[in-house]
Amino acid sequence: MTLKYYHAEPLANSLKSMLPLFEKGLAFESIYVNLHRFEQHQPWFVAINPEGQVPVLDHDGLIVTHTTVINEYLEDAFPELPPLRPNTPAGNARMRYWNKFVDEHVMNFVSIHGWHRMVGIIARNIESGEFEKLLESIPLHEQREKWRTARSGFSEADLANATRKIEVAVDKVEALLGESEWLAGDMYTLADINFYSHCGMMVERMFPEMEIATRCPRLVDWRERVTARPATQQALAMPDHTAPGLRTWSGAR
Ligand SMILES: N[C@@H](CCC(=O)N[C@@H](CS)C(=O)NCC(=O)O)C(=O)O
Repeated sequence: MTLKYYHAEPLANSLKSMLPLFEKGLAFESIYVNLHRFEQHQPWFVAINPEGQVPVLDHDGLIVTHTTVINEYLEDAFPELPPLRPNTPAGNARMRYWNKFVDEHVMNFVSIHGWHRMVGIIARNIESGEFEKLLESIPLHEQREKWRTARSGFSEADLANATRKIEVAVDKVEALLGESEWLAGDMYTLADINFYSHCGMMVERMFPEMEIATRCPRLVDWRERVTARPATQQALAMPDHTAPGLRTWSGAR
């Protein structure tokens, strides 16, 4: 049995499917895809994932993409390993509710701020002819538009709306953590992994003005519990190839 994991730095989507691999103690071959050199758009990688995005899981030649799908796939493929899913109808429904919430109402909005601060700098450093050529190699229409917007700059209205969505999300999670220890109940699940990877681990650093420590003390306690897990420590110790100047918005390192 071989598992290959194509990923970038341990942050956001790349972190999200790496955490279950470490939680389950699965041996995997790590294949680093350098997003700063646009390797995700190069023919060798697009041959693996036609959408030109990381991460990708290759399980004995079966290619699985999209982090929420990858993470549930690992639960289904390795049922004998420590579960990250409640595996009761009610528990799974609750976990999936929070996964859907993070995928639809959190991920893209944190991403807008990340792209504004980081990818924008990269995109503006590319000379315009070369930039147009780069856009042509991006398979997904939405990603092409995102790169274009990152270069010209996201509008104040889009940034403000993204901030509002993130505020709603952190307040919602804070309220939930008053009722249960973890997002889907009394066990650590893929829902915790999802919110941590996309928001929980970096929200304080990215948005100091939200004063998360006083606004969301339960979220901070939860974040520390997730960070302290041995699997999280293993994932966060994976190499960071990002140039030091671009590291300001990224995770808890
Ligand atoms: N829905 C996808 C999103 C994947 C995604 O947005 N990946 C980002 C990295 S966090 C990426 O590959 N960005 C580079 C690009 O799109 O050019 C998933 O859950 O895996």
